[in-house]
Amino acid sequence: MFAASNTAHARVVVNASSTRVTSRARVSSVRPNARALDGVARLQGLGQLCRRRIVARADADVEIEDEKAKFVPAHERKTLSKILPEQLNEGGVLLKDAPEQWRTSFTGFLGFEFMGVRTTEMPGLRVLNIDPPVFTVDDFLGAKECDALVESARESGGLKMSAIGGADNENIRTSRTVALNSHGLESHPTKNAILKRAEYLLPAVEGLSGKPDAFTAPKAGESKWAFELPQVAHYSGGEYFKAHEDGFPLSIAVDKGYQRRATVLVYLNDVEKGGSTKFEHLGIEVQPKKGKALVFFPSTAACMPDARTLHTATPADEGHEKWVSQLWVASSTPPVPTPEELEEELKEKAAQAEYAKLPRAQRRAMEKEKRKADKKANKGK
Ligand SMILES: O=C(O)CCC(=O)C(=O)O
Repeated sequence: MFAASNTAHARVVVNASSTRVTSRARVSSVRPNARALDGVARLQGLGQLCRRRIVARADADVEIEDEKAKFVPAHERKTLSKILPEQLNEGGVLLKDAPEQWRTSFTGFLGFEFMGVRTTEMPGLRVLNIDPPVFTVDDFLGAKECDALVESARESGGLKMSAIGGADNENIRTSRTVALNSHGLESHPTKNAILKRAEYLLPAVEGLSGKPDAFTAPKAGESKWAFELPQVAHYSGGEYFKAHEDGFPLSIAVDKGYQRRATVLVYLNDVEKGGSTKFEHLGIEVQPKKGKALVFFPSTAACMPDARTLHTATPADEGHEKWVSQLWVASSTPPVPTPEELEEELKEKAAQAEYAKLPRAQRRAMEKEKRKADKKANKGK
């Protein structure tokens, strides 16, 4: 029923012509409950750790072809891990029915490289792509909740041409949007339902919507989560949102001090023809279904944008309309070092590189000297 192996990553092709290490090895070396990481350096450090573990297990049942195989962080990966076409045709892998090892692998992988997801408590969670992770949740909202939000948004008079990054769109987007902090939609019950369910799905933001700074942009290094204000967008027949990424380019994320970490897009109506959300690089198209949420991760745990999540809102056919609500979950970017700190770090790295080049005996002698000096210094305390 499932892909060739029971592991979430079994189908990653590291390099089409010379597959170096099965992703099974990589994923199995990840602790499922590893906390989300907040810096590229740490992530890469863990990559090294994973590599060592892979090598250490070379005599186990893990296929290793090249022990120099290196962990490539998600934002640098040019590879995908897909489910089988027939699984995709069936609407994705219903995670609750997947073998336990598959579920555990996928859940651990999410938490390690993207963010923790309460996968097992979500009966309608269907995996559409493994890496980068894309999944849907059936009945995320009830039909009545969807209808109520559509009606209120329609009647609010607040739907305006959607903007991109604050600038007027230049034909990249022709939909209309209303933010759910305006036009009487501030405390719409469906807005609250979306927030609560997103909080349940993504434990990192549990309880966030009740906090006074839930919608305040976090600052770099604050180690904080926030929601962007949820929106409702409306597409009339023929309207679209061309290919784009939700993650901010790194320089913008650094300027802002935060990055979009998860997109939770809820379809508020069924669209019979057109209007799919299409992931060009992944070969996935999601057809809007009332109440279904589409979830993906525009950036990694290290706040690095994942270009593989490029997507398009394809035009609904003439005579059809589409309503969606978008929620972005953001986190502060890792602390940005000052120029002095950066210089210090570079100096230290250069010194370490020089030290590593010294003959072993000399390094030992130096270490001995240092221990002596430390001991002497400690005595004086
Ligand atoms: O409407 C859709 O299907 C996608 C919307 C979207 O990509 C966005 O609002 O960023």
